[in-house]
Amino acid sequence: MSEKHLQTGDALPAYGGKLRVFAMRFCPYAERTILVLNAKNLQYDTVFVNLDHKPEWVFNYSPKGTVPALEYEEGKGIFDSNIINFYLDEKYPDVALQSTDPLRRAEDKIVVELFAAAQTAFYTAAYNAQALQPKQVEDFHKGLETLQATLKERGTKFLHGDYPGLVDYTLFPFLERFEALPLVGKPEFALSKDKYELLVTYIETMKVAPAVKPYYLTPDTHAKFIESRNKGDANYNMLDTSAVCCMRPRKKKE
Ligand SMILES: N[C@@H](CCC(=O)N[C@@H](CS)C(=O)NCC(=O)O)C(=O)O
Repeated sequence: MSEKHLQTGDALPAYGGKLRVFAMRFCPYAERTILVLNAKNLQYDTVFVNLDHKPEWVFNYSPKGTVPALEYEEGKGIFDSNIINFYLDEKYPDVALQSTDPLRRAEDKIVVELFAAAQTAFYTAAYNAQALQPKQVEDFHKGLETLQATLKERGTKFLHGDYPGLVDYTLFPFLERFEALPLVGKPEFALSKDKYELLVTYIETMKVAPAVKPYYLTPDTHAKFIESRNKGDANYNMLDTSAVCCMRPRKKKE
């Protein structure tokens, strides 16, 4: 998979006959969809998009120009991570990622809803630090405490059960990025092992889940991206190895 982000003026790669995701490598919403596709063992192509200089064609799949979008048939798309992921779970039920119990499904949605304030606090802390209020640090920790309490109450390895489900793949991309906050000068967002023992164990277990591991990025990498974006020049292509050229080492003069 090329990690190069296409931009205004770049051509849309030819359709390969598979599902195709439009994503940005550091976007947590796009990661949600990638994890669900991986969990379902679906074949798909990925097109990474530069969100500061969007290619014209991205709007054909995502009218608001946001990622993720999913091309489910040639030239036809749906957008928004939740919409896409519920669609995928219904369309490809072989690996079911939601409970069969309607009440548990509702409870999973509540878990996601109660986590939203922590997500908002993360975005402010990472990208708009001058607007950060103590209330948001409180909200962040309240969100994590609630999540940890839910894990304890359910008593299962993952929120979904013995294996991760939609609820886990929806929250994890944010938990992955939360660990970068202390590295960008926000120590008040650290997840102390004492306070969050169960939650930290859960995060570590999610990192190595088969659907997550190949796409997971370290806190250090996320911190580098956050810093580049805050400098006004988001380094979308920092993981793009295709840009490394293959110069032959010069022969030493004898
Ligand atoms: N609610 C949307 C949010 C997606 C979103 O905001 N994605 C960001 C990147 S992380 C984006 O596309 N930003 C570009 C823009 O808003 O123009 C979802 O769940 O897919």
